[in-house]
Amino acid sequence: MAETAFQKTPGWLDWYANPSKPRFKLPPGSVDAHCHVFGPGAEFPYAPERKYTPCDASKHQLFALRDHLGFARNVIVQATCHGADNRAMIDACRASNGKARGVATVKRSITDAELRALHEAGVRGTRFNFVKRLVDFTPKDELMEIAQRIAPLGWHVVVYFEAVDLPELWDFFTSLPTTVVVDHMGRPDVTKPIDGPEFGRFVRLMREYPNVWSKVSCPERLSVSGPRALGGEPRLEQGAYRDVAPFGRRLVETFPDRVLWGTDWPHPNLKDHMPDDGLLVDWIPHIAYTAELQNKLLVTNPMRLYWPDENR
Ligand code: 0GY
Repeated sequence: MAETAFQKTPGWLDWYANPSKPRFKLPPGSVDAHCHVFGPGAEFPYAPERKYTPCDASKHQLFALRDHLGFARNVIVQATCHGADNRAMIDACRASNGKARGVATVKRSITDAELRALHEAGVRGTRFNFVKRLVDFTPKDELMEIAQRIAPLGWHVVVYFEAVDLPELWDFFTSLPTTVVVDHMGRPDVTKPIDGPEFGRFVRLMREYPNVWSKVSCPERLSVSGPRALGGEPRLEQGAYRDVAPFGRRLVETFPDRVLWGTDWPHPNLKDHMPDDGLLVDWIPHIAYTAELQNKLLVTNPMRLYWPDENR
């Protein structure tokens, strides 16, 4: 019998119930290109192999946030707490009236008919996760086989990893036959110099491989200085997430046609604070500081990848 009630992982922080209205006005047609739905667990049970149990975060709550912040569309990324059971994400895509696309987790056992059904529902990518606290190891030959099967559908591969693991993953990433989208700038350690070897390696990956894109997302996850940099209100003029901004800015300036942005709502596995999603939107002009860069980041680039049929 399916579980109907789930206990959140101890210390789990719920998403911010009343986000502020952003001061930054998003360009019309903006896409939140990285967010999740969690369950609800009673309807879409969490996967037995999961490493955490979140609070529920439904499609209705996601769509309400989208409208409140001023986004037009979402890209819903399969979270590890649902394993390769994509039903909650697919249900949200189907309910969105074409305003959401999805990134799925698939196994090598998936059939061609199942892949086509995912495509039909709005999936345009598959996610390979290498973050050890989130998933068990999957052999690279299995992942490569999946990449080769999704390539003809025009899908891309989303990869999530820690910066220290990039040297070991480099050969695999650079031999993938699709566009490769890196989550959260490859998770740099922002206490290290932006021009140092670690972030330099990531910039080199993007420079040498024009099929590699990056999400310039998750300042709240990467920041050491945090949202209340000067001890007052968590507002940007006081330097919220100021330590992450140079890293995002560097990628937006250098690769303006290959960057995406997303809220990461409902922000899994944050231990110290839960961000105000309105504040996260207000962070965008600190990394994309012209209307042209903002339009590419929020509209043109995600539309190219997820709604290529709609010319902009
Ligand atoms: C994120 C980040 C995290 C979790 C997941 O699928 C997931 O469980 O992606 C994380 O814990 O860093 O992008 O949502």
